[in-house]
Formats: sequence, C-alpha cells, structure tokens
Amino acid sequence: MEFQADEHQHVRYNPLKGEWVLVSPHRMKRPWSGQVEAVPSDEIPEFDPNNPLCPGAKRQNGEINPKYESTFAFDNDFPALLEDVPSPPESSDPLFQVGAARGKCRVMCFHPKSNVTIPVMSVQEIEEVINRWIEEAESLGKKFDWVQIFENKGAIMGCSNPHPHCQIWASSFIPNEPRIKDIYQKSYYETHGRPLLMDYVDKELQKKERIVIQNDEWVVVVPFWAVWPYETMVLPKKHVLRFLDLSAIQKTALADIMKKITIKYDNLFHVSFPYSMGWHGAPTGSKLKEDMKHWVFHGIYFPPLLRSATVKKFMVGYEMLAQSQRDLSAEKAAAILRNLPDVHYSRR
Ligand code: H2U
Repeated sequence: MEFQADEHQHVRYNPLKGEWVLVSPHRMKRPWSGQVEAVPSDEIPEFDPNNPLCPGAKRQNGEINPKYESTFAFDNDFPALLEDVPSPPESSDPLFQVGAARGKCRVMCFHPKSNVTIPVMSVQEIEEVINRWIEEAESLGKKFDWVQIFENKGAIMGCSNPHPHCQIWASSFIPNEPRIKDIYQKSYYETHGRPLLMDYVDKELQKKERIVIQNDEWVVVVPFWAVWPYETMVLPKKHVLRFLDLSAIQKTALADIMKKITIKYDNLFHVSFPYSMGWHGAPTGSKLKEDMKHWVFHGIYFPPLLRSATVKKFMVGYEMLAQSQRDLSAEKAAAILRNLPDVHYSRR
C-alpha cells in the first residue's frame, strides 16, 4: 500500500518549537456522542449601557469610557501583571527557581458596536485596529521584552464579553511560546543563514498544498505542523521582524487578509467562529538593541471547532500525557477553507 498523508497515520515535526504532532486522518470516521457546545447567539445588541466595554459605559473601577467612534484601549481593571511589585528573593536551588515578573495589561476594543466582528468590519476599520495594535506594541515595547496581543473570541474560548475586543499583556519576561520559537529560529538561522519562517513561506508558496488565501503581501496557510483542526498562520511574503516594521501597503494588505480568513472561518459552520489568535514578532524592550534577524513577524489563529459549530476538538488524554494529535490532515483542512465562499454567510 502506498502512503497517503490524507489517509495514513504519521508524525510531523514543528521546526518552530521542536515538537511532533501525531496525524491520524482515519479517526475522522469515528462517531461522536460526547459533549456538544451551545451555538453562540447571533442576537447581540449593538449597544448595551451595562456592558463595560461599550462607548460611554461605566467600567467596574468606576471610570466612564469615552464615546469612542473607532478603537479604544485602556488599562485592564483586573490585570494579571502589574508594574510595581516587589521581586522575589533569588533562589539558587535548581528545583525551586523563581524570577521577577512585571508587566502591564491592556484591553482594546475594535469597534464601538458590540454586534460586529472582524469578518464583518470594513478593511478600513480593520486597518484602524492594526494601527492601534502598532501604537500599543510600540509604547509598551519600549519598556517590556514581550508584548502579547491576543484575541479570545467566543464563550467557548473563555471570552467573557461579546463586544469585539482583544487583550494586550506586556511582560518583563519572554513567555514560553515565543521563548521556544526564539531558540529554534535562532538555531535555524545559525545553520542555514536564512530566517526559518521565510524559507518556510517560500516553500509553501511553491508547494501550494496548504495555502488558504494570499494577497501581494501575506499568505495564510494551515501550517504543515498544525495541531488544532483549522489552525492557520498568517505569514509575510517579505521579511519583517515586528508589527512596528510594517509599511502602509503591508498594513492595508494585512487588514484585507484578516477579513478574508475570518470570513472563511465563519462560513465553515455558519457561525461566528470562535478562536484564540495573536501575533508573534521579535522581542522588544531590552532586546530592541539585539540582532533579531532570525525572527519573522506572524499571526496565528487557533480555532477549537472540529466537526461542526457544536463539536470541538478536546486537547486532553493523549495530548496532555503524550503529544498533540489531529484527525484531519493539514492539507485537507486548507482545501476545505480555501473552497469556502469569500462573502460572509450573513451577507449572502
Ligand atoms: P475577556 O472577555 O477576553 O476576558 O476580556 C475582557 C477583559 O476586560 C477582561 O480581561 C477586562 C477584564 O478584566 N475588564 C475591565 O478591565 N474592566 C471592566 O469593567 C470589565 C472587564
């Protein structure tokens, strides 16, 4: 029997993190009688005076939001990271290491209306979000080594508020995910003299097996090593290190591709598609002076849904104890997304 990636189980390597994923496509055939999620409601009011993220609404710390007309960012009233805290005493015990953690947490609203999401916003409105992300990344990045921008969308992802928003956590330390990516990108650069992700983009553009969409500046692929069923990566066609380095053309093109990929996501199961997404680029703060050319700025979408709007992929058992496993091959997931309409289902 000849090996077929869409049929036969195998393991794939993620060179960004040095991890393997088990791909078992035949498992898609198994029946599902497990947990079923609620379908998110489409009936979110445009404005709710009691929603603390709305323009003119009162937040839980008593502050009143301005009547913003575009984006709006503020310090999180319940931050996981504070700037001014005592450092723990140094520990020489290798089994009980501790370190200082300082930071700042921000919340950023994408739009004054609660009932819109990125896929139904205009490209210009998404560009305003990108410009605000860049402003936040720049000001926080002067002080902090890592600025993590992330959007948690949908109750299934633990999002507590339907108003379109993201969070920004800036920290004095480089968190695990980017720390590991830094190690692997650096080592690849030392061996091959090229950034790992630029070589990867070039090869994906040649192979054309996992491309979902592309424009002149960006390409969205289901990465070869994807773990979540419909995970995607947004990669630049030209080498950029950080958000701050994007040209005006790259920003507009990024807004365009963000709208397109999120429309595809919503069209998959005709639901406002839940995900966690965010951006990774070269570290900032004290690292701004260091040579970081091994880094490539990129976006990642991690959506949890697998079979339908109500059946998600669980990362439990084998994933917790052994390694990540997926049923659908990355190539099949890319083809499914690629073949979906480019117009949002609510507008058809
Ligand atoms: P999530 O739904 O993604 O958790 O984001 C909402 C964030 O908004 C959450 O981090 C913050 C919460 O702490 N928030 C405020 O800062 N002030 C408020 O009045 C309500 C919510």
